[in-house]
Amino acid sequence: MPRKQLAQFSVEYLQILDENANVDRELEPDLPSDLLLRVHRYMTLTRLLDRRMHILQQQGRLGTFPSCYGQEAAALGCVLALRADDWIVPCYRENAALLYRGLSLKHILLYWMGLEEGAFWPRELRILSIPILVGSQTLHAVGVALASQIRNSGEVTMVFFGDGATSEGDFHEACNLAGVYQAPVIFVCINNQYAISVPRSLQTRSETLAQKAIAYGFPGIVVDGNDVLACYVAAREAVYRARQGQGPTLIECLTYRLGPHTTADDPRRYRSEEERQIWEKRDPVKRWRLYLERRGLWSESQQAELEQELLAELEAAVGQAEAEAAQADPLEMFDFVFAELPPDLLAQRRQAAEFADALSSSSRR
Ligand SMILES: Cc1ncc(C[n+]2csc(CCOP(=O)(O)OP(=O)(O)O)c2C)c(N)n1
Repeated sequence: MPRKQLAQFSVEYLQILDENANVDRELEPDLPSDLLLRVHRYMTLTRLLDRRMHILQQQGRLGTFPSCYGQEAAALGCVLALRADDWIVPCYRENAALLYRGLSLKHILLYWMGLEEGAFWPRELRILSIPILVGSQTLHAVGVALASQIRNSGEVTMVFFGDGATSEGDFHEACNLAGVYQAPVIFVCINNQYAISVPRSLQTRSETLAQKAIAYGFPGIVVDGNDVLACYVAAREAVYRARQGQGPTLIECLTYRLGPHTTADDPRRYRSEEERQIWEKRDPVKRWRLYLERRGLWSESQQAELEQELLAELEAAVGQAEAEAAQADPLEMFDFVFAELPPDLLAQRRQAAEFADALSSSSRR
């Protein structure tokens, strides 16, 4: 009886722009300067948006929200490889990628203000709405990709999720289905190393998350998730394969969440300041700026001008979002799930109505 090896695998790691902004000339993709500058614009805007949202949340003008701080490069680098007719299925920390695709600041703000309007994004953007159930979006993405395959439309779907999502059944079902049917989908795992307080080491015994793909019959790769160029190159290869009918790819973007999980979290309770500082030095936004400066595409005065322009854009968006929020009826939150409200929700609706009445009469006084 033979005893032989039936499967063997290896997982590649890709970095093109290192933490000191040194670039590997052999691997550096040839991207036009205006695109490089747009990447900088959207990463900078995302960082400023995070700061502004944090202040709004502290002032009670915005709900709890998850920060993108430290993770601005990964999703943006990956979506650079997409066409406008491809589908984006985001998680909740992909603001840079969504803004790049054309989503407005106002829509992002309305979403985190908890308004229905914030979840209705322009259909032509081809972005699915933000999921709250961890990992569920991977299944939606495979559905979208299979629809494109059946229609023979040539579109691909890119889905984003965290390291924590890889422990969910949904993720494994999605990978299995996508592998079997060779769905044109790119799974992008944004491995920020924590699922709230659970570290990556407690998610899985596997050495990489990318290797999960091997079991489902498609390739996986690990990239430096703070390196826009590596994310782009890996995504470009994955998109090419998907469009050629060669099926899915899993890209693991290795990054770090520099901020709290959400505004309701205190990360000092489960990770050290030393660890955080190591990752501060790998900041994707600073790294990109240095890359542009070294290429002679950017200067300090341009940076100051850009920040001024973006802050004005942000202020205008906050004004618009708050004006729309003021018109909204908070009781609508009870309207769109049940045709007939069950008794406990009916009681909550009554309470909410009384609270709203009390608020408006006290503001009239
Ligand atoms: C099915 C499900 N379980 C638990 C939660 C609560 N929850 C919200 S975010 C989160 C952590 C997700 O971690 P990860 O997938 O790594 O993404 P990250 O937040 O780090 O970006 C959890 C457990 C949820 N929303 N859905």
